[in-house]
Amino acid sequence: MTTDLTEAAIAILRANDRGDHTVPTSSGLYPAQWNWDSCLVALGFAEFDPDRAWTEIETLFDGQWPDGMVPHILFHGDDSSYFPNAAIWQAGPGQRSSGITQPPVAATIIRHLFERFGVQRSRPHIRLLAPKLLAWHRWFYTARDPDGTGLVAILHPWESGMDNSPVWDAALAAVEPGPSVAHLRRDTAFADAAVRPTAAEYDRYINLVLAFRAEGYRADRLYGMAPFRVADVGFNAMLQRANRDLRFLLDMIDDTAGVAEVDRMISNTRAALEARWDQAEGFYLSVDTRTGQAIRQPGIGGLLPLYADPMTASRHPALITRLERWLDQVEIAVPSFEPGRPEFEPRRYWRGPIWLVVNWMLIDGLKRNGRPDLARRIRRDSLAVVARSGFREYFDPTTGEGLGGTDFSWTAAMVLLLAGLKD
Ligand code: 9WN
Repeated sequence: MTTDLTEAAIAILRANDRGDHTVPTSSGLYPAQWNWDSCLVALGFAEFDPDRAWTEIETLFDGQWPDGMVPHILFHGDDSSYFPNAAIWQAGPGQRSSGITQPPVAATIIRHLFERFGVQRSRPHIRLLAPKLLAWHRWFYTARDPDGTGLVAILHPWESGMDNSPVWDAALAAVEPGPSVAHLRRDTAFADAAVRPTAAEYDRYINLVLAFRAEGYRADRLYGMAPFRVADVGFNAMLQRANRDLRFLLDMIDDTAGVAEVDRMISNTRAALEARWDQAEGFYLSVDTRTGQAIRQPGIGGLLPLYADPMTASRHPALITRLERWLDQVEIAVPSFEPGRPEFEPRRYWRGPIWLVVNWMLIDGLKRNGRPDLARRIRRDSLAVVARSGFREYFDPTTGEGLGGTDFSWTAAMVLLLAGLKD
């Protein structure tokens, strides 16, 4: 079974390969290069085509902006089946792109490639990429944390990668919807509207884009004017993990100044993330930095400190208990939002469905945190749900039904990675 599954996964990555980058799906739903998709897809290429894995990441960093930001989308070819496409964004100094970013997983993925391929084959790539990674991380701490709190802010739900998570509901409701864009949406031509974000959410997503476009996407302006601004635990946990991996890469190429700079990022973010632990809730809480209000919605990002730090479970056993409670309430691990809550919707995008890329982060984090048993359950469920329902974009954790896009690149990449892992 696993052989058939891995062969099918390779065929999907080959089919979605556009030469120097991969599209998330060939269906037309996402006809461009997405930032964290590309990085996670490189983990799949690493299993059968090392050079292609490096190319994926290097193409992404060719689109880096002069200020250090790496955009969430790079538009390379015909993007007419996507809204908002390059003509709406009107962004990117050279390469056409979006004007916002996405979770910074690149350093973690590059370290993984190094561990897979060894020093000889990796060093030239790391020499090229490490300064670019450092510029991106530095951009986060200046543009998105100008007050030096240790937590960086996202200014658009799309930056989180978990677009319509209930974690954003209150902060997004405070954004003016602007004119309705329901008639311009293209996503619902490729996926059932019932499993996608709502019209009210889309109006706000686009209104935010237009507001940022009016400011020329200038980082020094956006932080102050953004009507949506959240210091998210999940996003900062991914950044913190990437900080640790970036430190390792800089050390490998003897960049001592870079190591010292990243050490400061690590220690500030360690303290700031720890301060988001809420003892009464038994969970890490994100914060709306426009209002100062803690966000009490338990989304899967609140579990990602396990991926950032191997001491999380010993400091907070309650977090593991919480995850176990989530798993007791579903058939298949891991729902992207706490089951049983009124906002939990098992079929709607980031309001409940399983996403294999987050499962991989939890598998990795649980192993490091001394819970290989839970990691094993998630790994087995992940492979089983794809064997049963195909390489879909996401899955209903209560039934295993496959949802959203078909023949999805990062689902294929995760199958290759997870099939090769030891329990
Ligand atoms: C907006 C490509 C991307 C993923 C995101 C996922 C979805 C885009 C959309 O698809 O977002 O960026 O149009 O819905 O939420 O995580 O990177 O697969």
